[in-house]
Amino acid sequence: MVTTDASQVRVDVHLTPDTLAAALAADVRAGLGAAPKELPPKWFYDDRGSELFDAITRLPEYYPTRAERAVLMARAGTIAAETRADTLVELGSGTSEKTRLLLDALTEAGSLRRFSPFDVSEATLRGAAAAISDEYGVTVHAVVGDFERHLDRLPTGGRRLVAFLGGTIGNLAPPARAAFLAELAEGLGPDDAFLLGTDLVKDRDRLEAAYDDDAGVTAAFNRNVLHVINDALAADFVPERFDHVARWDPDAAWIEMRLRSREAHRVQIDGIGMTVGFGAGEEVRTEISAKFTRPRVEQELGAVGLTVREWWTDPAGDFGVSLATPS
Ligand code: SAH
Ligand code: AVI
Repeated sequence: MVTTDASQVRVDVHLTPDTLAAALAADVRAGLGAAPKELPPKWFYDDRGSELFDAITRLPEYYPTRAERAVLMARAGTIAAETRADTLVELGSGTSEKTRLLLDALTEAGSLRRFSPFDVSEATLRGAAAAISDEYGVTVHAVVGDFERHLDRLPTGGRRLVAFLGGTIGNLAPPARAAFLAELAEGLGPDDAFLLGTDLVKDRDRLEAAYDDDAGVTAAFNRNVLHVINDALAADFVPERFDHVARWDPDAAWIEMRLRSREAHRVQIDGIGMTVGFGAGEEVRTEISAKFTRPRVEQELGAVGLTVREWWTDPAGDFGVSLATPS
């Protein structure tokens, strides 16, 4: 489905409310029917979840957004000069707040013609697309889709810079990440480039604090997946019956977020005719957030034929941004 408005905004919708509900139903049936239980993190981001994520980015404990912004502030001019991109594609774009640094630099370099934000969250995407169209007067071709399913729907042509910021790649489990990168690389032409933000391995205390803030915003974000299931699938989760858990796993090199049932109880999910039993202390894994090192990024991109041309971090070395091209 394509909608265009009077300004230069086109929105391609590959996830309608019906297809979203069907995909959520399948994930809930599989994930809550499994042992151990698991839910994919993409379901955090309804309107409330997107607002909660936005609040997370401003928390004192959550350093990744500030660290990545510092890298982009320092390097956006170089990125624009090296890529001379006419199209900026952004995967998992959210509010595209940091992306403005890239849009500014590409505008200043005189190459920018088109911006293509891509996100599963339609309302957030439409808001960002309209704001950027107004502010930059650039053609905006937004795509509502799942970057694990709809990468083939990205706009083609020109010199594209595909940005995947925020460390969202770390929310994919290793096999899904490898599949995502392979598909992405397959779709890149010789003049395209890939800009990837990756949060870096660091000490446990800082990592766990970033995912378990004192104000409880991340806890609310974590529980939001239960509100999403209640709304979309007529379930009767009481989110407050679950504790928020965030733990660093040094062997896997990722943070795991879980929801831990405070007591034994059952939940009815009428929309899919499913009853789910939870034991006291039983956990549902809701997110992994993998943390990287430079060699690991180079190895994973190299495995799909992408060469890292530039590697930058913020001054503290907390967050890495790489610029890669097809080899
Ligand atoms: N890039 C922004 C937002 C990161 S939050 C930043 O750096 O701050 C992660 C974003 O990815 C959310 O907007 C969420 O809706 C989107 N997202 C998560 N899983 C997705 C998927 N499978 N396909 C498309 N978008 C996804
Ligand atoms: C979007 N993504 C990179 C965030 C992260 O840090 O993994 C999501 C998040 N989860 C808890 N806090 C933020």
